[in-house]
Amino acid sequence: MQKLKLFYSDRSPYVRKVMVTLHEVKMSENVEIVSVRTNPLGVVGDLVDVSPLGKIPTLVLPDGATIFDSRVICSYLNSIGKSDLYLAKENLEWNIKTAEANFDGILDAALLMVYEHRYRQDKYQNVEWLENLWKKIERTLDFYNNRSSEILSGNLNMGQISLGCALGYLDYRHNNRNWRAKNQNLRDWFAEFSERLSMRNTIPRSE
Ligand SMILES: N[C@@H](CCC(=O)N[C@@H](CS)C(=O)NCC(=O)O)C(=O)O
Repeated sequence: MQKLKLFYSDRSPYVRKVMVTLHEVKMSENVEIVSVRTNPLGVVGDLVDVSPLGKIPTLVLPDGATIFDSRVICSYLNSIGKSDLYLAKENLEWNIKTAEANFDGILDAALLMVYEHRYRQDKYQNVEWLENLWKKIERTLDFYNNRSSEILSGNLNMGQISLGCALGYLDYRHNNRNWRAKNQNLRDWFAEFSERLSMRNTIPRSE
């Protein structure tokens, strides 16, 4: 089988979702990794040639077709890997997709906070906006922490993968906010989920 090509960085939590999914659907061997350093102020030539937004993850199929973004790629891998990561057989597909969108929303807010710190001088930073981004994250964590969720307790699914990558990213980039303090159920869930080989193999290494 010809390999898929994945535009990749170990620092990207969206890429991590794809790497974890590849591992879980047993397709890691089918992918050629192309390491890139994207940033919102510049473009990576080879990447924008195939994916106009210039973001990662981007997956290129052997026939040259491009698949973007992480949610679409994971759904594609689930389909060709003949997996059931959306628990369609258990009629949980729309709950799982909504959970994945919520956890990706945590990532979107967390990444914007990183960009605000990284690309704007201190004196221009909008503290109110930063705090509101963090409140979105807190509300979403609180929502899932305080409801008994069939998504978190059931079979491996895309909601779990997305949550694992979101919590991993909070540890990586926003450790000072201590998300565990008010979310003990998620803390315990994450401690167990982090033991999966797919998670252990994808911990961000670079700064
Ligand atoms: N919705 C996208 C978000 C992807 C994304 O924002 N990736 C970041 C890296 S973590 C990126 O490539 N940023 C470069 C840019 O914004 O130009 C997904 O789920 O894959």
